Amino acid sequence: MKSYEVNFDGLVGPTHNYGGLSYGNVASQSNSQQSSNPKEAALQGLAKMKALMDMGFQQGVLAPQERPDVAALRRLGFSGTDAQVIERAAKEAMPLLVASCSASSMWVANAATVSPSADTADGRVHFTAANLNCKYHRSIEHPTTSRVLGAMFANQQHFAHHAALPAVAQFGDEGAANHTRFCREYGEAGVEFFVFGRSAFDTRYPAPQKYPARQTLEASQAVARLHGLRDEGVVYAQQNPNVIDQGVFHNDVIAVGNGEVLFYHEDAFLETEQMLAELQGKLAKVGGKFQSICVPRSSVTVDDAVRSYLFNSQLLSRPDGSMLLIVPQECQANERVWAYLQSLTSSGGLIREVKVFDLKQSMQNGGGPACLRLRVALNETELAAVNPGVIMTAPLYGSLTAWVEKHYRDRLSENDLADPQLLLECRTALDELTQILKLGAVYPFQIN
Ligand code: SUG
Repeated sequence: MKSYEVNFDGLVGPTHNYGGLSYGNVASQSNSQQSSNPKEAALQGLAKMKALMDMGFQQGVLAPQERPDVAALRRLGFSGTDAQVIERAAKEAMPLLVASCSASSMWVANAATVSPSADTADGRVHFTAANLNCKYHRSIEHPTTSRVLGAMFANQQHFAHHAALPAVAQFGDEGAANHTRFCREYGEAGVEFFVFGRSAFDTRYPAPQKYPARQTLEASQAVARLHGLRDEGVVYAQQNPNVIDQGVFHNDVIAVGNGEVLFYHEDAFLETEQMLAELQGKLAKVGGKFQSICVPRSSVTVDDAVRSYLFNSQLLSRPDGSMLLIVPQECQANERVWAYLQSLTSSGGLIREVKVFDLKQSMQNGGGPACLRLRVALNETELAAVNPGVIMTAPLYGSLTAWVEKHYRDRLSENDLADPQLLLECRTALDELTQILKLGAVYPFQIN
């Protein structure tokens, strides 16, 4: 049976703004308070989806969330009508209003961890929504994420959904941003690679000194258990705490894998040799031939990687067996990174082509091409069981573009977030979106 990697990209929501909310994420910190352009952000994301679809890749779309999150503000003690809740939050606690307006659900690599059916004990595709416990504005995403994923992958015979892990720092889970899967073919058993930043309970593991390590070993282990993964099909590795302190807040900022290939920076991990040997050995047991491409710090520094998002790229398999790298335009702007990419694609190796995308609106909040997509490996039967409303087609691209043009503002600054009209605009837009994507009622305002 045929199998595919389907990329479900997060559609940027109408409140996309620069709130400076993510300590440890250099771009989010340095662009704080700039005014944003939600319309441009959403169109840039849609253009990437369309381009991948046109290249012949399977592409899907994941809906944004209801923001401002009035229910979250009510839980923090703001009361009255929805407009009064927003007005009071703006007056008394602006940072809380900003957090409740974040469109951060666009970075769907953090929505969930996904294990394909070939790896799991019950032969279903398993999803665990990420609790995103490290940042308040992201910790409020998972209930709606679970409802949206449930509406997209609704068939219980093929898809199993797990609620987010307990919402405490010990089980901090950032989803697929710290998870990669190696395999020979997408439909065959593979090796799932979980990268953590620290251990919550075992003091032998070092931790970063400056910035938070968002993912714990214990969270990764819990996800592997929930998904019914075999020990032989799992490898855990620790991220180098020094790179977290340089702004590598997720592993997908310093490494990317696909098929049998891991593309990574020399400084990405601790105990790298041991980790590579384990990956090689475990992949060999399921018939795969592991390959690693290490980018030396003498060619690209960690700072270059953080600024350019070289590793936050999408590594895609083409029908002839070669691979294509989808990178943000910031890679072209960095001389060393661009020179490295030129030498990589002309070296006769597996990665033959680089395609550049303008994702500046998302990049300015620390979200590159890989952050914007959730990978789901599916066989033909499973793909047929996905809600067809969320699979990208030329007509759907047309409808979504028109929907963005109709509903989105082209400028948003902090003051605009206090405008109760923005909430109405967002709800009207999202109500229409659930019809376009055939999701049913998934948002709090549609349910309560
Ligand atoms: O969690 N930025 C996101 C970026 C997530 C990128 N995802 C991956 N690497 N997979 C974060 O730090 C910034 C929001 C703001 O500051 O307005 C933000 O949430």
